[in-house]
Amino acid sequence: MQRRPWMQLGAALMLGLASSVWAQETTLRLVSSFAENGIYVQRLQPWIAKFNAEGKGVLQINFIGGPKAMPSFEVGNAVKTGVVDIALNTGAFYTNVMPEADFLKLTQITIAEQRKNGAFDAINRVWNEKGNMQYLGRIVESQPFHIYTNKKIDKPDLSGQKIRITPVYRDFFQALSANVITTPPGEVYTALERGVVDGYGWPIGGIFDLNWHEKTKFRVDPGFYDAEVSLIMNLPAYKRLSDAQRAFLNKQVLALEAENTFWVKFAADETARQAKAGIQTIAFDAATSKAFRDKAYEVGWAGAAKQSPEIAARFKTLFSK
Ligand code: 173
Repeated sequence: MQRRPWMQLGAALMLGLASSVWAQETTLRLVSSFAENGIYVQRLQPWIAKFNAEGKGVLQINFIGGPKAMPSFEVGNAVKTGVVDIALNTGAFYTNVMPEADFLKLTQITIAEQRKNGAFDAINRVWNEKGNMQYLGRIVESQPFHIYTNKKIDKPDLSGQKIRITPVYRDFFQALSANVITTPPGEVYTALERGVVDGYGWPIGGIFDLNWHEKTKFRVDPGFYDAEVSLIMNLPAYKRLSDAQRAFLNKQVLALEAENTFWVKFAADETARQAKAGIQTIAFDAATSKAFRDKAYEVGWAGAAKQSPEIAARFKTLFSK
């Protein structure tokens, strides 16, 4: 059949239509490793709402749910394999994908500084290569971890105590002679209730979210490390986005990071709320406190170096003050 000019025009129109349909709105599936009623997801919800309002015709997020939708320790692999596009997650929960994920607890500078000094790009090189993931941004900072326990101590010694952990705390708590047991957050309450554990590790904020205050007598000060909670994305899904979609996504993540100042006040508020709930503070003298914190970092970096010497060395320079 002879091709006539109008047919060419028709084909061109159809192609144009097809490509504009193609470049149209994409919906990303997001899951959370942390509970839906917890502070991290509570803060994410309005962000998702704003994202979807501003992203009409460009990019949308479909929040699938928390640990009831997908177990906390399986989320990292789901991002790696593209079962979901984005996750709210912490590195300790996906050491099964790459052990280096847990190193992010050791940062001593803000995410804004990490973006400036090359740490963010260094993280992404590892996350791209080993995790098939894009590290989008960190949405929790200024939340040191603490030991919470029902057995009083008067020095940094957890001998005779069974403590619930994740990889975050393993090396440090074992160095303090604790017996450790790994569980996702969703199992902490029952473990305390049944006396399976005497205590647990958790950041300064959030223990009320799952009612752990009901089963907690003491918090040990000072805190150590910095709780890392971030948005991670399946790398092929990230690469499939158009330039405009990627720019929109990154703009939204930066806007969320800009609100991280929230966490300083939250830490103070939660400290006061714990005291009000009857949780007593166990504090060491200044020298012991310093030695305690120093030991946490020493043990943390030693564990990282053992796991992955080159990456640990690179990160240590970039993460330290
Ligand atoms: O204790 C934990 O479950 C844990 O590792 C963690 C990490 C970041 C934020 C909160 C908890």
